[in-house]
Amino acid sequence: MFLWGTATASYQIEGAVAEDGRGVSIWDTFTREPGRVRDGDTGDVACDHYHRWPEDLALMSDLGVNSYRFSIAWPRIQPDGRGEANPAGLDFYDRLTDALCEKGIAAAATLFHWDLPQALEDEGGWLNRDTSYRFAEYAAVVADRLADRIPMWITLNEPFIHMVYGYALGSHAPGRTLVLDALPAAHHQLLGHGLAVRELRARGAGKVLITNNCTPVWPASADPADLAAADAYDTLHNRLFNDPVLLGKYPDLSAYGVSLDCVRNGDLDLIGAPLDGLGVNYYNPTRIAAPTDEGLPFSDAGVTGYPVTAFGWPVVPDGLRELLTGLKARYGDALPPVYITENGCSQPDDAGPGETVDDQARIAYLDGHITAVEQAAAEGVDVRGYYVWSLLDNFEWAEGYSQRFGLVHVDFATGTRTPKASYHWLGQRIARG
Ligand code: PNW
Repeated sequence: MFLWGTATASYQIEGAVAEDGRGVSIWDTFTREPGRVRDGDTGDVACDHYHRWPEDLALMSDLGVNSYRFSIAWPRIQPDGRGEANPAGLDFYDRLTDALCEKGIAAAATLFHWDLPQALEDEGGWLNRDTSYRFAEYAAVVADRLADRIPMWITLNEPFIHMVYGYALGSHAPGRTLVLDALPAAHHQLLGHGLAVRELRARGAGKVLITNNCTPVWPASADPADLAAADAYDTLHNRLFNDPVLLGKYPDLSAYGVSLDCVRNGDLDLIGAPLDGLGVNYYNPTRIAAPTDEGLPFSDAGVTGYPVTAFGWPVVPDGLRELLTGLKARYGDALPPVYITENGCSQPDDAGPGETVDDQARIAYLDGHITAVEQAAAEGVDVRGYYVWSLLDNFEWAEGYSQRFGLVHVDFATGTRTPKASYHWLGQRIARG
């Protein structure tokens, strides 16, 4: 059965950051630092999903999805990132899981969508190898409680974005600016993934995946310097995370003057353990040119000539077909079934109070990308699911509440949810199959 779903993440929707024993996450800390997030927004209340989740499940049920991708907040489960579980934290996801089961919506739970317990960041976060072991311990605690009812597990969400924005460039929590010295944060996340897979398997968890955000890389020209730069970008964005997981080895990084000397014997055996699927998040392609300054082996040339979303991201549905057929060409039989675990776009609100948001640009975006998935499937890629980012307008990280990705409008002053035109459109699209 093809999985049709919506996706969310804990810090982006839950709010209730100080309730029921939840510990502090790096996003609580980051959002309190002046100048980090647009308009000083925080996830303190967000969509108040922690209290309003029954309403959100009803929205999904009415929409007709058969799966829901959400993430579990590590600081709710282990407030300090280690040791004894916080029962109230586990209870919340237990209730959510039971309610999904009752509605016939298959849970797809992401264990880490960037809200690391602050106590672990204080010890170096993902730069510290110990965090990988802490992550596995946390995965075991969650699986002990929920593995019997959650059919799909996603260890990490987009380790590339977490490394780059969190540790290399500093626009996301924890706000570090290490540039290429951030690479250990990639390896330690992947090691955490591998160790967590072992714990999930030991507890009979159903399907186990990792979600990488992948982008087709377009060289800005046929100039050899641009071609080499595009190859470097493809290596550092896509292959750095897909190769170790699917092939059990890292791509050669020596040409870029960096090394992964934190890798130890046996790590890649864990990281390369077989998976039941690859989660792919796709938003847009990337166009790359030769470097313009020292430090990075490429520069972003910008994709031009396409419509853009409110975020300014180019809308290129065929990029998703290209990405999927490219993954198949590169990994062949080593590519497990693919699940599109996120795809969607931001669009500003133009509706007055009580009006439906008529988000025709989002409908066109989703329609184009679903068609691209069908085309990739017709070209031989085993794609088994498609999750729209996102069910609700939510806390869009450094952009705060200014970028709205929801199928459902949220009035952040009152918490009121109102389905947009795209919600009704998607319901019909799913019913059509
Ligand atoms: C994803 N980029 O992040 C995340 O998984 C979501 O939490 C997020 O809300 C969504 O996409 C929309 O941004 C990304 O700049 C952040 O290429 C940035 C990029 C891609 C994905």
